[in-house]
Amino acid sequence: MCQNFGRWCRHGGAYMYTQGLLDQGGKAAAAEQLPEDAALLQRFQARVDAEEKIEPKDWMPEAYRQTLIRQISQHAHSEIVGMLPEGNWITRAPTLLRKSILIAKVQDEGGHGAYLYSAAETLGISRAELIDQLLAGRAKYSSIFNYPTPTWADIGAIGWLVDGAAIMNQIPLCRCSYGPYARAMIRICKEESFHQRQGYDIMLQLARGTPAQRRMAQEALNRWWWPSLMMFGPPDTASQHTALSVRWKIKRFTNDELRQKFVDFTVPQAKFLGLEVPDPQLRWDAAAGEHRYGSIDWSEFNNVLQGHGPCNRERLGARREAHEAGRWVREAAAAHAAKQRARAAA
Ligand code: FAQ
Repeated sequence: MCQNFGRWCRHGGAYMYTQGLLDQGGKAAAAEQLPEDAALLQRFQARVDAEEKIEPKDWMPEAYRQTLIRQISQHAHSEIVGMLPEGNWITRAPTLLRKSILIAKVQDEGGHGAYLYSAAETLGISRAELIDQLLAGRAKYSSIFNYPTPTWADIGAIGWLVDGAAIMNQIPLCRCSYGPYARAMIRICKEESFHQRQGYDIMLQLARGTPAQRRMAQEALNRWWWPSLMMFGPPDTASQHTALSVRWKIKRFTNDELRQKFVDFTVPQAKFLGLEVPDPQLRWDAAAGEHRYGSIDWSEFNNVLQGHGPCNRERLGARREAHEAGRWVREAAAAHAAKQRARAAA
């Protein structure tokens, strides 16, 4: 790792990424206190406050760089792993039209992963290293993709709720202070918006269909509602990264703020479908102008993050298998590039 961040090693030699990097008393705080960096830090924060974009060659605090590598790579991994639950239905989509739409959507998610790995690479880490971290189980990806898709309605629920939650979280990322991430998010959000609509369209068709189809849609909503709320991350009181990420304008809203916006947007959509949100405590608070919702089971969230969700093993297993199966393609591409270079040099 240090070879990627060599110029930072002089500040103590150990700018390895750890989950504790941004703890209040951790290295970020230590780095900020270095007298030689104080002026740079001040200038950096002033640029962020003035809404200037930070670009790859600009000076940035090491903790900012590491936060971005962490978030962007987790996001990229989520897109790639996120292809699996829906990919599972490509061969079984009910019509040719639905099949072609689903193929396009899953392909888009792969494209999002590719842009995001490229954005992370601008921060001085290689895509191969990031993928190794994922396959070795050292990197996180979104909790939501560790749930199964037993029926076609789950594909509708993913598009409606998971892409809906993704849009809520990602539109503000188009204004992220780091230029390459912000620019990647603009295209991604446009595509996510199509994804959300196709999911809602599936739900609408099922909700207006036979009693069995309506039941299938309701059961999918029951399965995906709470995990979708968990997608926004731990409550603000437990979110270790939010404060600094908001200060650096990587995040524009806290996890709870975005979760609330999602609930307020989605509940009327469920009503339009004639489906019931599986939360007996859900109610409209007219005074506050927002919905009140029941408690989230954070033990389920933590369990999934620790690798014990319903599909964690299956998802990583599938990624490892795909990586091995694609090895010959990577090797052939590298051999071809080496041959081209040798020819050009001859
Ligand atoms: N799952 O202090 P915070 C999609 C971790 S893409 C797993 O609040 P932060 C498109 C967090 O990483 C979905 N881990 O962290 C699609 C941290 O762990 P660490 C992905 C989670 O970064 C649709 C720890 O908990 N979207 O859906 C989760 O400030 C359909 C403490 O949390 C993005 O990645 C979680 N849900 O806020 C594709 C968007 N939540 O790193 C296919 C970009 C938290 O210390 C099909 N990311 N953690 O080990 C973000 O906005 C932020 O990173 C948050 C977390 C909001 C996810």
